Amino acid sequence: MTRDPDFDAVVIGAGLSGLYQAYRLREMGYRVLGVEASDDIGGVWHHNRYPGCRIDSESEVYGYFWNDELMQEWSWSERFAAQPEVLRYIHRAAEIMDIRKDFLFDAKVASAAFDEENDLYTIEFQQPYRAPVTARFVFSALGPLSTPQMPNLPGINTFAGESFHTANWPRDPDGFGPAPLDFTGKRVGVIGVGSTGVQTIQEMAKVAGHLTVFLRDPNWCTPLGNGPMAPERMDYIKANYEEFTAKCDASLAGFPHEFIQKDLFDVPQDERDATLEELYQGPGFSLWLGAYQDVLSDPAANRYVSDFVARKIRERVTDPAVAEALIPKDHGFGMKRVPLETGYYEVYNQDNVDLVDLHTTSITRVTPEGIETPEGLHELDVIIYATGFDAVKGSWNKIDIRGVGGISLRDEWDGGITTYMGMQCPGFPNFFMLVGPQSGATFCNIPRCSALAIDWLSDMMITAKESGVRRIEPEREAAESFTLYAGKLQSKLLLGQTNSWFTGINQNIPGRDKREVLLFVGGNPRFRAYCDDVKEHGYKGYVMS
Ligand code: NA7
Repeated sequence: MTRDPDFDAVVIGAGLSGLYQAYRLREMGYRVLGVEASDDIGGVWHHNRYPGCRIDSESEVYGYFWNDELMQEWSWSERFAAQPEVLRYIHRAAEIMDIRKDFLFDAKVASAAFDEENDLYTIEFQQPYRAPVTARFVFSALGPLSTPQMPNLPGINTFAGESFHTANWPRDPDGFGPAPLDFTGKRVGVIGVGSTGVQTIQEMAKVAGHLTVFLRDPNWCTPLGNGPMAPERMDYIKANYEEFTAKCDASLAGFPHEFIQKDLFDVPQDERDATLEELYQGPGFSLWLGAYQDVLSDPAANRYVSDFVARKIRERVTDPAVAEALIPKDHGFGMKRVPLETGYYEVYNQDNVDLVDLHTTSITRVTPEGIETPEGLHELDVIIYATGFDAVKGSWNKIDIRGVGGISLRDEWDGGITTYMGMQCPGFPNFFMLVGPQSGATFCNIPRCSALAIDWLSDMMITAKESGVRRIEPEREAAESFTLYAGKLQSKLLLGQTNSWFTGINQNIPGRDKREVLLFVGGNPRFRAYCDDVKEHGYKGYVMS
């Protein structure tokens, strides 16, 4: 006799994607349980509370765009909102969806195993006091950047001062922001200069008695262009959300920037230089995602823009040796995630800021007093690790996910990731991923693009419900074909030929030294077209029973 599951669906994760997916399922009449490892909603915005944390997306294009009530009610205070405001927004959205009641908190999933006889998953938790639950379908909204990664430094646990990873920042127990820590006058060391490190460094430089930045590979950073959101601008946005949505939907990565439909060298030099200048001064990812169409694919065009940004760095940093250390040598502009900054380069002109170039020296160990290099000890009161994440697949790898015949997702992925539209892997029926490897939402303005995947999956779940489907699984050939497609698109862009978290490289994790296809970089319109085609052809590539 077959067993009925406790729930029709379990959603893992209460970030922006998980909350919306749970809401959609519940509204469709599914008996849904949300489970969240942490004690509250918000995902990355709940955990990343480091000083300076804010979105690099224009505020008005980040968030949920399916709820008119929220869109008309919510007024952003800054053009690029800071973390507490984003988290407050998520709490308000959750209130509108009335979704919190459907979630179990402090429920960290340890394993999810498919029961072939009953077409359901048994989900077990790390907390011994939590009983397992069973569900027909599992939606994993684990977040591509939610498994913080520490560096492997000898003595790291011997440090006598305070140390933090930016993604595990102490929280204000009564508010949406960070705990009220005071860094005034302290000797602070920051390791990491990705978008997180850049934001942190800018803030720390304002208050620290002395700030030491331990720099391995610099990134190409461009100005954020933040400022208060004028009420008239917010009114305009509210009246024109459709226009913003159309623009983002037509763009590569869900942002309000469009590539110029010309090759860089087809434009006279004075015109192209003026355009690059304007884009550099423009908001958000203007230069990264709004320059000439060949900048991210043609090495010569890319070199031209890299040289342009290098000149900016040299202009902004007074010490030529420091400027050189801050100019990337291992990759061209836009081949890795471009951090956005506000006065970042000028920080290095301050008397209280020092740069330790890890290309000319190395960290030998962390001691109780600070960080040691062959040249001596950097005495510190605080160490901030802005060292990133076990990106994209890390959160899935932490869970023991078992599919047909007990196969392990982790083992499958060790041999290379194969997905169908980044949403499902062959051999793992009824297990869906939101914003996972190869999903169109991962190289994208995440809430906006994940909503696309969620709406698409929700439509499929309506079909499944209507026809009494108990089991949904992609055919291996369909998944292999999609993954091949994602790989081809990635290889066309220079970022696909560059080591970074985009391509699965992480020097802090053994074995992560080979590039893989973690993203779908073909862009939002292409991804949507692919998904629509699958749907219009009766969910081709799926076996449903
Ligand atoms: P990132 O972009 O992965 O950056 C991590 C940074 O930490 C990067 O500069 C690394 O240098 C540096 N790092 C890591 N380990 C070390 C060691 N051992 N020594 C020195 N430096 C180290 O993470 P973020 O949190 O900044 O951003 C992740 C994404 O979140 C971002 O792209 C946005 O989409 C939001 P490396 O480059 O490896 O030399």
